Amino acid sequence: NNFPDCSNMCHEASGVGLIQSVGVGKGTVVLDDFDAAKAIFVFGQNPGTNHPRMMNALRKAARQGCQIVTFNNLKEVALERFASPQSPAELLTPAATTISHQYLTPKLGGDMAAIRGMAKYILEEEGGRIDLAFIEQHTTQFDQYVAQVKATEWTQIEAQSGLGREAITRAAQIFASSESVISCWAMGITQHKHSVDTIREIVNLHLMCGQIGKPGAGLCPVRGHSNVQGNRTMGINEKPNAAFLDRLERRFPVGFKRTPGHNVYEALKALHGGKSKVLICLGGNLAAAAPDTEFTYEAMRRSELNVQISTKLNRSHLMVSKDALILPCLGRTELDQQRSGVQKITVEDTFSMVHASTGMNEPVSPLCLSEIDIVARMAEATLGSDRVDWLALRDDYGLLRDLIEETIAGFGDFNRRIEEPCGFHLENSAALLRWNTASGRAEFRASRLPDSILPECTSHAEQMVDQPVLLLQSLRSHDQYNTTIYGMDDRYRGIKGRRNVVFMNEEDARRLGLAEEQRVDMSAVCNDGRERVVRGFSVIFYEIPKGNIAAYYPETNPLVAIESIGEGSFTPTSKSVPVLVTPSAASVESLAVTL
Ligand SMILES: Nc1nc2c(c(=O)[nH]1)N[C@H]1C(S)=C(S)[C@@H](COP(=O)(O)OP(=O)(O)OC[C@H]3O[C@@H](n4cnc5c(=O)[nH]c(N)nc54)[C@H](O)[C@@H]3O)O[C@H]1N2
Ligand SMILES: Nc1nc2c(c(=O)[nH]1)N[C@H]1C(S)=C(S)[C@@H](COP(=O)(O)OP(=O)(O)OC[C@H]3O[C@@H](n4cnc5c(=O)[nH]c(N)nc54)[C@H](O)[C@@H]3O)O[C@H]1N2
Ligand SMILES: [Mo]
Repeated sequence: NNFPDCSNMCHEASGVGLIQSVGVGKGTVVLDDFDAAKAIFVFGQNPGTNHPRMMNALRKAARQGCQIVTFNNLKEVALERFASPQSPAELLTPAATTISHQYLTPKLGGDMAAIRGMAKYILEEEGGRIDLAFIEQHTTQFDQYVAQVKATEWTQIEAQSGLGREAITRAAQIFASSESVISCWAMGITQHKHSVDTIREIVNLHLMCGQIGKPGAGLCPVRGHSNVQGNRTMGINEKPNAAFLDRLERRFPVGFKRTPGHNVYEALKALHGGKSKVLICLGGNLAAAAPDTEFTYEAMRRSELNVQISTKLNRSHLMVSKDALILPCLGRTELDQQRSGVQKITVEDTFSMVHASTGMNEPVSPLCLSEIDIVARMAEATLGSDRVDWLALRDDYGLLRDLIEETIAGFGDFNRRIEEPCGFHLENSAALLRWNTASGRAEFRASRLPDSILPECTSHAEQMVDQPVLLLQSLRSHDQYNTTIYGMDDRYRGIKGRRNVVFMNEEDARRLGLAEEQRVDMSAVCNDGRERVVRGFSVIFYEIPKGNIAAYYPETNPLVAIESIGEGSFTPTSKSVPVLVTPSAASVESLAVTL
């Protein structure tokens, strides 16, 4: 179970929070629900760039009169108005669809306060909108939640969210008066210290108004990678639950480990401290994606063996320790021919739809093995084939799916069901109003707003340095897929031909004596005494709350301290990094390349 994976840096908080609140760590809606929703709330997500297909669903919903409310730290152009690439008429005329009816720009980490404000308004001013029957039948801890909401002061809500009471009230009115509501969220919500509590606060609001488990209503953490949800379903998890291991043990009576293994944070620390000696990466680019670049490099270089199974060369291949192997493998678009014929693999999407995928392209080399082949050969070489005939599974992936059917819930008749054109839907218990929680009910969570939104190691930033501290979020540009940069433009934000920019409120720039296009350095503020600096970023004036700045990931990863992680999620707090911004000491093109 030492399975650190990209979920640890991505939607971990969604999984943790949703399992606690509603007993299943996935979204409860399907695509059709976007058609039926009367209101859609989009928290901390930039779908124009990162989820373009969702933009079409939002555009269609908006045109049908669905009210869309956006909470985003930045004014993201596509969430304001959007022209569909599928609609030439829209692209040629200024007839783009207005997406957001209301657009709120909270301070970084301020969403929980804003959502608490919405709950407070509904509880105190529109009590008639509360779904008491739903609460009575399905939930627990409501009274504690009500007490906590009443005890939360508007002054704290306004200060932490950076939003006025009036704006929060308008959003609450839309939420309360809409027959069916979906809330979506992504990294702007999950990469903070208090992400688990924030997600549970979104759930609180939905439970209070009965907005779950009916058409057009529910919770939608919008997934990242195409593997991020499916790999968890298959058990790539450093803390697999007992039910999962029990099922596995019934088929393979070997006694699986019951203690948790390492997540990404723990794995990096174990490598750094010499406790873990071998690192095997099945995809990804850990060196560039993980926080605290220097620390991560050191950690990887201290391993005795670094094995990278990849489709593309990347920075992680250069973290050479005592021994290193690069094993190029087939990608999903490449033809995968095994002894029993052409193979297909399966994927699971945000809406828990599982479907088959068959590669068509000629592989770059006949020497490239498939991932399954590589893993099967590793297993054969280390464990032998007494219990499992690994190479037979490699020869026919259908046999592997038979084993999945036997061991993983929801995969009955697996091989047949993937023959259907759109695949099949994995049942979601919460959407069916079944609650696999400790209490057997959906659980309200009565947490206080955090006193500070920063983890311990950075929370006294202002006192540590005698200068103004800004809070940095790291985000994606249009022309990148995570650590793969395939172009230098960020078209919706108007950036061309470069990535070393920092988006800043004009007033902050003035306060710091900085001009637009001036080159600056950013240094992280942290109590561990380690210096973390990136240099040579150009200041761009942007519509962003005062005190907040934004710059691209992965270039800003050197600034995210390893100990700066989310409570209960261990996810790097990549959306709240306290930094000092100073005129650049560097010569023009000395920007460190971390890709
Ligand atoms: N083209 C492309 N598509 C991708 C990816 C890619 O790199 N390129 N990556 C994939 C992956 S793995 C993932 S996880 C997803 C990521 O999808 P997103 O979560 O959309 O990715 P980010 O660029 O990190 O954007 C975060 C958004 O949240 C906002 N934000 C940041 N902090 C806060 C906050 O505290 N509150 C609020 N309300 N808003 C905030 C930012 O302004 C930004 O709009 O995209 C997936 N799809
Ligand atoms: N500062 C900051 N850090 C972040 C984030 C952030 O917003 N800010 N976002 C975080 C998030 S949400 C995520 S998901 C992670 C992403 O972290 P990773 O998943 O580690 O990063 P990727 O860039 O998606 O990995 C790309 C590499 O995967 C390999 N690859 C691609 N497809 C395949 C395949 O089919 N098989 C195999 N074997 N290999 C393949 C290629 O070699 C490619 O170079 O980064 C996280 N890090
Ligand atoms: Mo992600």
